Amino acid sequence: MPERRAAGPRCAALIGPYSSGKTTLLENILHASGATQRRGTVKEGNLVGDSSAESRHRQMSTEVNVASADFMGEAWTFLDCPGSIELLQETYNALMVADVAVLVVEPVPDRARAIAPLLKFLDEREIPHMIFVNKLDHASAPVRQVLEALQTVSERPLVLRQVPIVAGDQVTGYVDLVSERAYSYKPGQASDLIAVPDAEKDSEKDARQKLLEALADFDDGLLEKLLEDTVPPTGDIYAHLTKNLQNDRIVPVFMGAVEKGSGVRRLLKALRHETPEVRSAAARLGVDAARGEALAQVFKSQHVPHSGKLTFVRVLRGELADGAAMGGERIGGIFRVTGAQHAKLPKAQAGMVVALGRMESIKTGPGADPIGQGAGRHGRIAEAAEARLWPNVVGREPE
Ligand SMILES: Nc1nc2c(ncn2[C@@H]2O[C@H](COP(=O)(O)OP(=O)(O)OP(=O)(O)O)[C@@H](O)[C@H]2O)c(=O)[nH]1
Ligand SMILES: [Mg+2]
Repeated sequence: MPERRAAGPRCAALIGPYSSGKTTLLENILHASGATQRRGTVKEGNLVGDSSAESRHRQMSTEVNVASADFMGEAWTFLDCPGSIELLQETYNALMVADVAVLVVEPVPDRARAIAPLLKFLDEREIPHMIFVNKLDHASAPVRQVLEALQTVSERPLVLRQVPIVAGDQVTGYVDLVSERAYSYKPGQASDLIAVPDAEKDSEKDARQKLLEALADFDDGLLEKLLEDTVPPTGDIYAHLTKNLQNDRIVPVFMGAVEKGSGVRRLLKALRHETPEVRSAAARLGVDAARGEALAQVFKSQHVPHSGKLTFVRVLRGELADGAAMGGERIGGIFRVTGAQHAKLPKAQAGMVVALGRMESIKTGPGADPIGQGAGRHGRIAEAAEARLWPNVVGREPE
């Protein structure tokens, strides 16, 4: 494949219904990228996300967890969103600033209805998204059935990118449908490359053909090739997949068991190659990323004991500098956030997600009353319920 230049800072939102494994996925992403040395679990209450006393106590996410990490030399921020229906507005706010969403689901076809509102939101706003079918270590239905159920609530075609390798009632690995390479899962480590098992060969060929046909619906050249029975080169297939994800025409489907670290690296690599840069998200927010003064979009605010208020933003264009005037306030600290850790930065470039200190008058939404933020769970939920879709855009004032 041709060499690609390094991408600017990107942002992925992890979304999905309650308890599908999003915060566990975040934990395993941070581990796979080398940002952390150990992998915590929900049971042990030692995840990077869900570090608040309330989250630990309830064993669920009660707010968006923000975590930045580098993967293969590129900067990422992951926004791990709560699955609870009461907190849906927080998810929507995070989605508006993300370059891509990973919709994490359990392999249970009956739950597709619960996912419909999220897919509708993504489809209507043309936010590029992938589906990750999690918990394959406890699969209760074949992935194909899960996909069929999800397709009934998705406007976009769902395109399987992997087929599971099954031994008895266990999923032991997968075949990648583009590279046609098979891998055997190794808990917590990169999977082993193996030969495609004979038993999987027919389903692999069949699923690969479906993938190519889905792509050919958007490209006449590819359609002609398929009609002539010519197999396109792997590099071309990746290019079509990238273009179609970035234009939100197809929804690629990946799978694994994130608690065991299975499928995490494959997902990260797809994100790395296929996620658009910040200018697409900026365009969705009505912002031209190429022209104008520094601009950031607020998606969350939080009161932290001792540090005061933190305003979480995605920088859409330009560069924020500590101490500079923004939205009528002076930035009192710029922080790169990973769970409960805050690292002070002098500046933040376009594409980065950072927390800004002491932006007292900046609200998370035009309808939100900042009074009561941080005043326990009810204050925060009330804020989320009131927040509208278009939170403040913080613009630099003329100095
Ligand atoms: N068997 C199995 N369990 C998993 C897997 N991933 C997560 N879990 C379990 O699923 C439960 C929920 O995990 P979380 O990571 O908190 O899920 P979540 O989607 O972040 O939940 P909310 O944020 O509260 O919606 C926990 O008990 C996890 O241990 C997996 O791959 N396999
Ligand atoms: Mg969670």
